[in-house]
Amino acid sequence: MKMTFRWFGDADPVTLASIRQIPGMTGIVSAVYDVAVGEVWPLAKIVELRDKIQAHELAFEVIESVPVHEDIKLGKPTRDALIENYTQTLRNLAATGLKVVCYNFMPVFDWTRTALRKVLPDGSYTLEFDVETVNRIDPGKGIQLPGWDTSYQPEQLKALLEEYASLDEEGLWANLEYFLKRVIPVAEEVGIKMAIHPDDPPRPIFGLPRIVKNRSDLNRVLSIVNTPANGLTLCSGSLGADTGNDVADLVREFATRDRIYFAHMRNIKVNEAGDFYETAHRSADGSLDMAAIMQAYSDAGYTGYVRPDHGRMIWGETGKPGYGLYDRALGAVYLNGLWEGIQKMKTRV
Ligand code: DNO
Ligand code: MN
Repeated sequence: MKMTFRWFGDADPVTLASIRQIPGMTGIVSAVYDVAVGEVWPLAKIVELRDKIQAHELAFEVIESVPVHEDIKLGKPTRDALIENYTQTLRNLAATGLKVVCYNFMPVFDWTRTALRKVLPDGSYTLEFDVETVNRIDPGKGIQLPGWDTSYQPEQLKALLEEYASLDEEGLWANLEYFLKRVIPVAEEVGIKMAIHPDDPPRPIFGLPRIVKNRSDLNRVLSIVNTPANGLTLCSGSLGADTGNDVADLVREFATRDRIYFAHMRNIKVNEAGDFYETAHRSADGSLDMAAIMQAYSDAGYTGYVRPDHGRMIWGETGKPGYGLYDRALGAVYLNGLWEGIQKMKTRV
């Protein structure tokens, strides 16, 4: 297992120098942030990013994410040119030494939360999702959610949602299939592993279809193009937000089949209704048995990348919600501790 940390580039208040000081840290997960969605990531920009990261003795082998343009998810005629650009980006990434590309296929909204600063009893801040609050929102009347992408003007968002109105789950599956059948062969050719991130949370929101929510969805994604280049980012906190998903069991299945390339480790406190908030990484702090999940990775002989997913905001830190230095660093060290314990127990008979 290779421990990595997400870094948002020069604008990130967390520095590469700080990340390097986290015990057991081996690499950075990042992206080119100043190219519009749908455009090719120029080789020179990827090389510059890689060199900056490697100057801190950290590896740069995982991208999160190369975003998929809405026209591709919608299946519009413009998708062919956009997919062509996507594959050119993959070629440029491979030429720069990248190995894994995380992406998602969620219409309009990536991760969604109803609060970004829920106060926990210990005084830390965390992200929260409340089902009823989301259900009460009529997206046609405008969406007021904290952290929601302000890059859409209200009219733009309305128009986009109207385009999605006629697209159901099967329609979205067909568009994912179209995308994968063209992108995966190129990934295979250049040696990139594509790793789809599950829907966060794993439920339809605002009437939009969501298709990467559970075991059968994950199986279906993999079977569309059944080849190693078509794989998964297994996000414990996303899948775990549906109590019907047994995350350790999903890891056991898909890591044994060698189709997980990137492990996101996040703990959450969740109820049957699907309301949740994010907690510290320890098993005792949330609903997920993080030790059982790490055990499942170990049993499957997992050698891929892992990163602590969101952390709380602690010790007065401010910045991008979920992406401070301190709690994610504690998470990384905790996960490395679990891993070391599991490996040492293995050799003890
Ligand atoms: C949120 C992340 C997501 C994730 C993308 C992957 O913090 O889990 O933004 O990076 O969905 O494509
Ligand atoms: Mn994740």
